[in-house]
Amino acid sequence: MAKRIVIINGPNLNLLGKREPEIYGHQTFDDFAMMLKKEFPEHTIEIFQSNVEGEIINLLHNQGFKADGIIINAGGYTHTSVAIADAIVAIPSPVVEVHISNIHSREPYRHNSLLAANCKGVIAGFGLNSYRLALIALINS
Ligand code: CA2
Repeated sequence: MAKRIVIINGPNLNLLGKREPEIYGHQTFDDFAMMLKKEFPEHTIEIFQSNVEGEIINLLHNQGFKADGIIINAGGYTHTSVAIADAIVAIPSPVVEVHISNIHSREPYRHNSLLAANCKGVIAGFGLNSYRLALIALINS
């Protein structure tokens, strides 16, 4: 069955491929997204990015009642945002949390996610491939 999957990227992820390539790689998200859409042509993949916490919550509210699945990389808000965690609980669409880096092998303040317990699953540490793995998981569930 064809699915509609929404990707939500949080703060600073608009800089992917432009800064800190040793942690986050060289590819821009736009280039990666183009590849992903070509790889999964039968599914609709919609992509949003915001640096603003309230806008991420609005996206979850707006998409979370109609998308077949949501992939979220909330960036730094992963570790701080009770409000995004609450928004994930409030919507019926399954949400998968992703991280490019392995947050558990980084600074201690990145080890805890306030969102993870409210998500269907978490994928971290596989570079941009984390998003592909999350997409496959949502397509097959
Ligand atoms: O590994 C991930 O995907 C993170 O969600 C990325 C966040 C970080 O705060 C999380 O702990 C783990 C940071 C995103 C910053 O993205 C940049 C990308 C390129 C250049 C600079 C920042």
